[in-house]
Amino acid sequence: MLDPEELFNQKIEQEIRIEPKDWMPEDYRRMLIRQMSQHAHSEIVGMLPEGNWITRAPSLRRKATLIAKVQDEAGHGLYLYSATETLGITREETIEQLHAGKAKYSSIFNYPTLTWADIGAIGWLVDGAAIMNQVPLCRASYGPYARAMIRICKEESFHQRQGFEILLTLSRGSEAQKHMCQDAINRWWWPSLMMFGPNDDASPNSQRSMQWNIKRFTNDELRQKFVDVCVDQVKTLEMQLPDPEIKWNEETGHYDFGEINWEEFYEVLKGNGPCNKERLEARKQAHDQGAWVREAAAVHAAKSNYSTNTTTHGFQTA
Ligand code: FAQ
Repeated sequence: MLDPEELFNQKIEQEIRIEPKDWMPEDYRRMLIRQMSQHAHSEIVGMLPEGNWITRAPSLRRKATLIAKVQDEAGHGLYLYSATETLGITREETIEQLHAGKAKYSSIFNYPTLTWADIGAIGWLVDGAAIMNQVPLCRASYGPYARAMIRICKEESFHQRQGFEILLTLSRGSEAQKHMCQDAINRWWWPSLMMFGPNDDASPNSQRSMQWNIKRFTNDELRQKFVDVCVDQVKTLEMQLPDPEIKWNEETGHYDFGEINWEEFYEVLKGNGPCNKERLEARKQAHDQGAWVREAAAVHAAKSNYSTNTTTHGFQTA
């Protein structure tokens, strides 16, 4: 009989999913908890920059779509917190790590949304980068994560299109609207490239993660695919990407692009981005203000369980 570690390795090799009750190495469990909880936090914190524009959306249709998008992000966070709980950590613990400033969430959500065009740029670029990164995660070796990603990717793909459509409308509008569109692309381009994480030679987790079939592509591979796609899409908008070094490279079959400002990236990770403090405060405040809802839900659940149990046993007393 195989020992549990051999069985685990065999499953990874044969692309058989690892499920919550299966034996797994502690480092694998920790790697997943780290990535999945960060991912969950990103979805929830990611509601804030866009939520900022719900009251100011330029039409009823735009408002309804934006509300639906922000709600989708909340749903993604909930699937991911639930999937993380299957690894033996409670949702309360992961959320506590976020509120204590110990857990990371995507750097991108520490930038402000200054104009309506930013909502388009987030959809096009941020959701676009998220999809590029997340579609391969539908094949991640851990079952609950991979399955959660399938629905998330479908929704993100709709978000990406609605963002692009916002920018397309602005790009065909007045001079002021065209300017707004270009300005938003200029501000969101580089932070979107940073979403893929540090260059491969500075990415401490990639190698292990790829050996375990959690990540399927490296940070640089995904970033390159994203650049290639965006260079084409920006032509439809008749806008520019803010990088004079973007150039087709016949040899590699990809677009070369300029150097990312990694100093800025690490500053944002340290908590020094334009909106880090504001985002964390908003999350903590929302959590505190929601305490009564959690309490009420817990009491309701306890009552429902009690009444189900007592009915089953035939002596309902409540
Ligand atoms: N921001 O060794 P690596 C979304 C950290 S969801 C902050 O390369 P890894 C939906 C990294 O955690 C967006 N931290 O790490 C939406 C690690 O720190 P640690 C989120 C970052 O894990 C759209 C350290 O740097 N998506 O947008 C970032 O192998 C619109 C070294 O890095 C996911 O989370 C960053 N950008 O690769 C919502 C997808 N990059 O933990 C609302 C799942 C790296 O060792 C509106 N995650 N770090 O202290 C992943 O695919 C991976 O975790 C990466 C990073 C690729 C993000």
